[in-house]
Amino acid sequence: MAVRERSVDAASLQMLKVAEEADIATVWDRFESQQPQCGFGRLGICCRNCFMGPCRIDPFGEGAQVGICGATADTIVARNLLKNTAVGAAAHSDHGREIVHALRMAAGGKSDAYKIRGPVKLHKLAEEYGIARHDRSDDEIAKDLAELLLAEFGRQEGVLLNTARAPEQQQRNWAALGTVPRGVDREVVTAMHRTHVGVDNEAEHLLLGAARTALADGWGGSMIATDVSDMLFGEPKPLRSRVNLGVLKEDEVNILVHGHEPTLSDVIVAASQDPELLAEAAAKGAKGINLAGICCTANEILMRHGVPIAGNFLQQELALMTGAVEVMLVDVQCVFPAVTEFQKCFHTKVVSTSPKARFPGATHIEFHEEHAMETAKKIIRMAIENFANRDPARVTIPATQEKLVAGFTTDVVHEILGGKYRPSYRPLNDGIQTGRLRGVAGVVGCNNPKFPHDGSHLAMVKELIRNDVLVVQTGCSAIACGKAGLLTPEAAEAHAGKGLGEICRAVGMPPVLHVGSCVDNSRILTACVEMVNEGGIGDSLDKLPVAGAAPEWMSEKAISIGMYFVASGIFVVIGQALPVEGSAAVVEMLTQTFEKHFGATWAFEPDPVKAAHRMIDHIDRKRADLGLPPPMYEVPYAPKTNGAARAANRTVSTGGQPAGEAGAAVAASCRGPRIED
Ligand code: NFS
Ligand code: SF4
Repeated sequence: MAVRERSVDAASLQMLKVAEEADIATVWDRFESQQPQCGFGRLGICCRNCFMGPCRIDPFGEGAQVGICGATADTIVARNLLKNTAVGAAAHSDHGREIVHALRMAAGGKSDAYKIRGPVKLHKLAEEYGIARHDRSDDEIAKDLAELLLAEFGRQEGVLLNTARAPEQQQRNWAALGTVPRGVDREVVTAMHRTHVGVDNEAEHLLLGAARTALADGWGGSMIATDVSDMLFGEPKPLRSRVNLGVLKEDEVNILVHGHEPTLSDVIVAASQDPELLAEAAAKGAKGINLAGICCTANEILMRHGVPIAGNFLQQELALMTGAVEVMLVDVQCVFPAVTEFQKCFHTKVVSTSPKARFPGATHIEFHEEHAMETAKKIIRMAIENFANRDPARVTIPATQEKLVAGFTTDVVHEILGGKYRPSYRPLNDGIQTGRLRGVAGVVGCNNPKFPHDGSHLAMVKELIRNDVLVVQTGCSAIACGKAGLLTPEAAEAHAGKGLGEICRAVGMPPVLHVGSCVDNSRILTACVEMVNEGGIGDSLDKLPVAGAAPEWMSEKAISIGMYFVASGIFVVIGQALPVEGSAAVVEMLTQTFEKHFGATWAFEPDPVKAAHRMIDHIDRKRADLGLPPPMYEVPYAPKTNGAARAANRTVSTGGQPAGEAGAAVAASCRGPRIED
């Protein structure tokens, strides 16, 4: 793949040129070196679940059609998918648990960094869960709440409390199918048990198991993570910030936080403003301490503190290649082990912090909630010390950055639409009922080198808003759209259809709303519940004119997210197919039979514009079912093919400053992370 085909983002293309000139391998080169990728794996028909195997099914029907134990392609495919779902659900939920731990510490006065910053949310949740509030301090209430929520992870009896938030129809569906989630940990453990050799072997039963496990993530682990993060780190409010590699600064100490858990990144934000540390940085000749984020931890501190974002998933190596990063601080999830290789070419130090995750070659400074601030300061000092080691000849910071507005939550949407004194989803529902707004779409998820970086996100989101579909976003998808300027009120003028444009202008909001990190996909669930409760556009989630998508997904977390949306009644289309195509039966269950079970299905569509059209068609069908009028301002679909869509969305050129000098300087001394053929 030519370098210019790898991304549609100007800053990334500029850094890819540096990589090319310095002969440094990136994720794209390693992706190419893996070609052709294993077809058995892609189809989901290899099994390593016991050690009579590994086994694989011949997809052409000539060789073996069962594994050594007798498992068919249907069993193997469904079982693998359940395993993937369990891992994704575990990742979100373990993250959620950490946050509740931090809440418990804050409430018990046992942390030097955490306190309750979202008292409104605290009281709201205490009321919901029936925790006594009269004559009690916030800390006392928070302590009870933390205990109650921790028990949701280990719950042995009954069902997850948050399932009561779902509309009745969804609760009935889950009960009828035996997919009501119980304790979060229990669902993950049970799922793993079921995939052991010789346990659960019926494809449909396995898939319903995946739905149940995913629901424990969406309505459990992730939802708890979001609620408690808002309580502990503060409830997001709309704010302005900036995004892309251009947020790195040539004259300041640059610290990148990469990973997922706000327990770490939030304290780093506070510590980076410490006057003593700022003075130390000044003494080393730096004009300040510049913090920026990568991946979802970036979304967490953007949403609450307006900290700029350096990039999304596929930019983690490119950010290091700027040569201007003193420390990259990582915790868990989506961190390439390859990042430590860049320490060979640049002065950057990679610091791992989680007791759960180590990286060969990284400096490990373990982070514990009790001493959060102390650890944060230690790491920042390390960055300050390292500033002197930066080699200006190897620095290439792309000038590219873009403005964005973030900080939308379920409650914020209440307020911006209904006004502070009468917060309500009425105006949103009215907009949909009249057809000024066609519907709402969640576009979320990762980057994946199988697609030009960011290209599918941009093509899909532009097509949706052009057709008057309001888009809500999380994760790396939100970062992609931020870089393309779609998260600004001005984007409504340039890209939104007439109806959506009118609404955005009236309330001054962007046509694309950034609602947070991937665990914050739970905000999309709760926003949909609010739409149902407000009335007029369907009395259950599966009736709403809404749809979801992850056009460049790559992680097991994305599988869990997609699965809990579908099981909650929301149609989900994803870019590459799930690894299930080795079983026609499993494909049929996910893309057809699930409609009967949950009122929604999965769909696979690699062309982002065609995928957007499937979402719009789905929304229109739901509108018709509800007896709503057709969209007020219908526009013809953009007649684009996949290739054309990619080309049309190449909104940027590789131009900009020449990468040559820095590339040569790096190349002269570095042959580090290179793949030898
Ligand atoms: Ni989500 Fe966030 Fe990005 Fe994908 Fe990874 S950072 S939790 S998994 S790659 S969107
Ligand atoms: Fe093979 Fe069955 Fe073992 Fe899988 S569980 S490796 S199909 S024998």
